[in-house]
Amino acid sequence: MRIKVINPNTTATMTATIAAAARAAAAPGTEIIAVTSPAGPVSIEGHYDEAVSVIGLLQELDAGEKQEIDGHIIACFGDPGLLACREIARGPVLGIAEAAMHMASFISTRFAVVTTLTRTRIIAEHLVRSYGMSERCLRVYATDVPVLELDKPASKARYLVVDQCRKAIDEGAGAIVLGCAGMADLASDLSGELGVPVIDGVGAAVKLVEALVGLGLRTSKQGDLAYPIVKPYTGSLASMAPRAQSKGSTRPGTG
Ligand code: 2AL
Repeated sequence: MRIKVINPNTTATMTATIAAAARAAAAPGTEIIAVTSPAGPVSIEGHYDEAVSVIGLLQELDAGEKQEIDGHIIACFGDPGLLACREIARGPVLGIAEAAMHMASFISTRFAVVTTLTRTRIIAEHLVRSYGMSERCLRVYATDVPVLELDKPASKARYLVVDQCRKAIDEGAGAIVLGCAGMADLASDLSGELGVPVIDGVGAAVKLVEALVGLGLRTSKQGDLAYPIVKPYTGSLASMAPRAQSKGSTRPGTG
């Protein structure tokens, strides 16, 4: 099985962290293809960053459809462009936030999300609601750590993440969801240190994509996840226009 993990920010060192976490979770026989977005923000920390990041993400997704990829993972905790990606994908596409929240809900009655900035916390709260997780998520905690600080071994990021995890556990969280792909390398260490399950969305998404592909389950092409309506796009985004599907083709496409 081939799983493509797309880091929708353009920081390659963060992709290396994500790739290591994905490979550590993958079953023997699963190949992880980890890529960095070709263009866009160096880190995704708000709605505007997210919106712009989706262009590079969709280009990588479309390329993946030509590379015989079985499933895709969006390795950013905002799950940017998730439904747009599903529209052009044949196999499953999972965001790391939804994967981590669902995984946490199987092993705890109330989990907490520990994320980066306060503004990102608000975005994660939107996701909790849109994934129907309000009953299961105790709270989203912000560390006020900028995403790229997670990439610097000498920064205080780990200390600040642990601090918020402990606060969440004191307030009743039974499990912790790490709210940034840049935290992927912390999960197994922190599980031991904190004494509760700590879930990294990258590993969670790898295992869930493996399960879906193993069961032969693909993205539904009925209703709003059908391939995009073919029409011209104009200006600098003309090449992103949805392509006509050849008869009998299962492959979607843009450009
Ligand atoms: C993220 C993430 O996972 N990658 C990124 O650039 N921004 N999310 C976050 N909550 O800070």
